[in-house]
Amino acid sequence: MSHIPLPVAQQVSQEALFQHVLNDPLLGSSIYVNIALAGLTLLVFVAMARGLVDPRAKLIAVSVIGISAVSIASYTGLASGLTISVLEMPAGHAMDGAVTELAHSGDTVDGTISLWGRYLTWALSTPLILLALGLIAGSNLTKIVTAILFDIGVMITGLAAALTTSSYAMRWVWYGISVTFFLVVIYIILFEWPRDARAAGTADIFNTLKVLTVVLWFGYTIWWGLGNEGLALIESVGLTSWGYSAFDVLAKYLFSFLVLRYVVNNVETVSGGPNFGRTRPGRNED
Ligand code: RET
Repeated sequence: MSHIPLPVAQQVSQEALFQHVLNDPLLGSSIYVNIALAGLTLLVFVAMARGLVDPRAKLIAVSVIGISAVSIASYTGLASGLTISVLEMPAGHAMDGAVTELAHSGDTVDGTISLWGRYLTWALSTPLILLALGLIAGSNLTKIVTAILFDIGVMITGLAAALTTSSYAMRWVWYGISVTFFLVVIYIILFEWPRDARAAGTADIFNTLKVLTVVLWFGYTIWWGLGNEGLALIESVGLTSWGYSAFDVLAKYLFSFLVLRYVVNNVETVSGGPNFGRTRPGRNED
């Protein structure tokens, strides 16, 4: 048997990635601005929801407040370098052979930067968006759980697409699986929940949230295809990251604000009554 020396992949330390983010104004700002916004919106949303008593209204409020909370953790993971890697793309990828210059030291390393922590934490934040949306639509548990399960599938297979370096084709196979799951979620949002919302008397607000969500979520999907991890029509990591950060402002914070404002002003419409969620007869039924 002959000995074949394996090519050794360079390891970029977490500290180097932390310093790189800190010293690259475009990439850094796309992360730090969102930590600040997530913190600010968290405080504003808690203040807006303070007076709520109804349990179902509170559940909707908790789900949107949770989006900002997850966001702080998500962007902190990126800022700290914990959920960022330098990946060497496989042959066929536009970034194959790319090198990255580290902003703080000027050193160059082989590969392009992946902010893969985003896809991981979307698996936590997007279910909260869907929970709020499904509850506003007055939908049932089956449809809400179906949407959420397939949505988690979208994000985890999206993470797989980003992290696969074995083969260019396999990256797009993962992307294809992710998009297929995504279409299930879109079907529920576009064809199931609008009917439920009409029956629940929330069609107006649901329609606004539906358009906002569907347009932006397709935006994320297309942006991945255009960014440095996809076709690399946009090669800049900072610009790719800013695209997601800008979508986030609308898909998370504007979305949450619209939901909370509606819930606070329409508690009667979204209420499930004081016994909502009980598994045993409550005192009000005696
Ligand atoms: C990926 C790539 C693989 C294919 C698809 C994607 C869709 C992502 C979406 C993200 C939405 C994110 C939101 C985040 C808020 O916190 C993973 C980009 C379909 C729809 C709303």
